[in-house]
This record gives sequence, structure tokens and C-alpha cells, in this order.
Amino acid sequence: MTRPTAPLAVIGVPTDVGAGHRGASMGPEALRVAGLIEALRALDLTVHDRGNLGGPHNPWQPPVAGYRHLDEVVEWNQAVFRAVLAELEQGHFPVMLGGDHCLAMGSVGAVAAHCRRNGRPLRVLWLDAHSDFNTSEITPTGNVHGMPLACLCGIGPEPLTHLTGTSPAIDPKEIKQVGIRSVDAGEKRLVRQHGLDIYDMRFIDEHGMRRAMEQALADMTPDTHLHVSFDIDFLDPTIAPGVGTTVPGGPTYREAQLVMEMIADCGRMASLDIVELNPAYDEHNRSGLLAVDLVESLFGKSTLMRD
Ligand code: Z70
Ligand code: MN
Ligand code: MN
Ligand code: MN
Repeated sequence: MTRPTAPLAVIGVPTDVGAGHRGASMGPEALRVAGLIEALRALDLTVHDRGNLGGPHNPWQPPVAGYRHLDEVVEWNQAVFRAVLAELEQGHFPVMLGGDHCLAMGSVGAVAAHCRRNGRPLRVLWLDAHSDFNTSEITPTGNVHGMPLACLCGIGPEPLTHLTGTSPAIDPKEIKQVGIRSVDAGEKRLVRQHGLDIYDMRFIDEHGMRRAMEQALADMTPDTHLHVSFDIDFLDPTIAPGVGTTVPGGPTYREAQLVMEMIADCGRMASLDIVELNPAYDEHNRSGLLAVDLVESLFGKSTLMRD
């Protein structure tokens, strides 16, 4: 078990402009109300809560040319990119509280730019029900939270693919996805074409979560920067109903705990997104409380080892 030694910089990103349901903008506060900051401090981590970033409000308009709220998504992500890069440059461990998953373009973009400058290998672990690899041509919804990984891999509109200055920001080989169970028709073709390494629910059913995570976390060098992007809809909706898009058949409580413990044990995590918590769909902040419980394990809390 290894805990990060860098101080955490918690950055709230109260956006839902990339989503098809409103309310993920309330996610950062729900995570704080569920006790996230105190739980991290109780693990002896140094935590700077930076409060929330500001950005455009949700105009709640239909998609235009395959994108809903593109200008707003760009503005939010420019703010995320700047804030995350500034924390990494100070040697901090950024923790983004979403907000919808479009924010990962800014956060992963900043992490990629930082790794490139410092010659560090990057790995992105995407815990999600969805592949988030859509484009404006193939999206069934126009919601940009379904497109962040494609944009990071250089497929998307110029202002989103070039957030970091260079495009593509990341290589598909740097991505590992776990928990996937909803991929749209055109998106399927694209993820196969780009060779994404995906541990979907069928793999998990056949081989178990332990094997999926061993493979997803394999082959990292000691200096690898592991970015974890945790979409709350990764979890089975019976335990985490508080998301805009529930997909049945997700990881159980015990599987999810194992995921977090295995990430903690690998000792490489250096940045984290917690996204898509939507308190408007939750039951008394149950999904927020569960997220805190899981994030404690992610930062090394364990049943038998030292707290
Ligand atoms: C669908 C789309 C999505 C999250 C839903 C859903 C995408 N593939 N992502 N919830 N987090 O609209 O592109
Ligand atoms: Mn400091
Ligand atoms: Mn997602
Ligand atoms: Mn999702």
C-alpha cells in the first residue's frame, strides 16, 4: 500500500454543459458535503481545497453541428487546463470534482502536457460505463461528455483537440478502460480502429475484476504518471443512482472496492477526476457518500493495514 506524498489540490469544476441531463454542476458541493476533504485529511494527506472554478452557465440548447454547448465546453476546459497545469507545476496532486466528464479534456490535457515536458510516461485509467470516444459525426446525442477521449486523441473540433497546444494530446495506447458496457454503434468502430485496451463487463464477468485490473495496471515504469478518471456511472446503478445516465450491469460494491485498492497498491496515481455525480438524481447523497468511501480506498485506506 502506497499513499501519494504530494499535497492534494482539490479543484471543483461545477459544469454540466457537456451532459444531456442538468445537475452534475452540483457534484462538487455534494462530494464536499459527503465529507471528502475530511476523509482525505484523516488519511494524513495534505489537502488544499481550491474551491470551484468559474465558467459559463448552462444555456440548455440543442446541439449545433453535432455539438451541444461547444463554446461553453471550450471555455470550461481552458479554465481546467490552466488550473491543473499550475498545480502540477507546483508538485501538487490535482483532484477534480466534477462536473460532467467533458472536464477530462482539460485535466488529462494538462497532465499530458506536464508529462511531455518532464519526459514522464503517462497512463490514463478510465473507469466508466461508457467509452466516451464519440465524434460530432457519430454521436447520437451531441453531448460532449461522450467525446473527451476522442478529442484527447486528436479527433474533434480544433479548440478542443488543441487545448494543450499540440494534438493529439495523448496516444490511444496510453488509455485503459474498465467497466465499459455502453458503446454507441459508430463509437464501437472507432475504439476498435484506435486499438483501445478495454476491459468491458463481459471480460470482468469471465475473468474477474482482479485480472482486469492486473492487466490494466501492468507494464508501468516507476516514473509513470497514472491519471485516474472515475465516472460515477462506472458503478452499478443499484449502488450509485445519482448520475444522469445509468447503465445496468456495472461493478458491485466489492468489485469497486477492489478496483480502488489495486490502484492504491500500484502506487503510481498522481492525478484524479471524480465526475458525473448528479445530486438531482441521487437519494440523500447516497452516491456521493459511496464515492467518498471508494476514494478513501483509492488513497490507501484498507481494512487491515495502517490508517
Ligand atoms: C453516449 C453519448 C455518456 C457519460 C453518458 C453517452 C455518453 N455514448 N458519458 N454519460 N458520462 O451520448 O455519446
Ligand atoms: Mn505546496
Ligand atoms: Mn464518462
Ligand atoms: Mn459514463
